[in-house]
Amino acid sequence: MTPVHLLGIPHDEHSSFVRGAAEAPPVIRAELFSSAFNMWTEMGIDLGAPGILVDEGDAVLDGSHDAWEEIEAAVLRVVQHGQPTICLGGDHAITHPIVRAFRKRYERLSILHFDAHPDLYENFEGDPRSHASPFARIMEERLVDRLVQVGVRAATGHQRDQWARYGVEVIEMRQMERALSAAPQGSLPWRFEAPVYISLDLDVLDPAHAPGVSHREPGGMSTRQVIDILHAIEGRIVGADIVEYNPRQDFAVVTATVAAKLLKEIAGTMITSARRPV
Ligand SMILES: [Mn+2]
Repeated sequence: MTPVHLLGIPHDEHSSFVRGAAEAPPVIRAELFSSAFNMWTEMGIDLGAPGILVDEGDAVLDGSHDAWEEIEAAVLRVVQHGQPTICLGGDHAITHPIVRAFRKRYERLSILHFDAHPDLYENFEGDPRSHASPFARIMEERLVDRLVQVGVRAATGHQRDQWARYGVEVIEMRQMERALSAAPQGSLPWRFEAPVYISLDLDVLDPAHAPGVSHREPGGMSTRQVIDILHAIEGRIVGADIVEYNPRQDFAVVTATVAAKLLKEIAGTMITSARRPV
């Protein structure tokens, strides 16, 4: 089986509202490796088998270089060998340097992006590196050939303009049930030709499922809905991030447990999809 690598990116300096996401990686790891749970995924993969889940620790962000260069270099070191990698944020700003690194390894890339927000602000409060802007940077640098956003329910007029400007495919939360039931077999938007990168902002979940995020947006997805979409992805999944978990906003690490569960299911689908040709 292909191993899956795990890399923490403890960075939240471009969060606009509350800090704390940088403290997430060890809290999620504690739930992931807790003896309260086994390491099997729902699809029957044992992530606890020797050598299957490779923990690379956290990226060293010591300020000796520009943080974006440090993140890109740390990710590239792990992904250059072509094995799937999951990055643990941190806030959503880190997705930009992470995807830059993946793009150096993979000629083509598509992103499936779960989020309550489009994160497409040209800049936010004067910060082009804001955690509300990573996908504007990714699209203007043409790092991916497709961006599919799922679960959005807090789009502004500006961000709707950005959808049109960059040709983003969007399944808004309010349309989701209808979009899924009306889609003819085989035409679901989670069929990808190019290698797939999953960007999972935990605030795509309803706050009832995941209160421990920096920006709670009611009316969101259930944990089950996210897992079902992960299992339905057709394509080879080469990378992922799980971002915006904020331990300071959480209650009894309930959201860290959700993050660890979704991490396992992403890792499982990566291993299954690695058997398919690109
Ligand atoms: Mn968000």
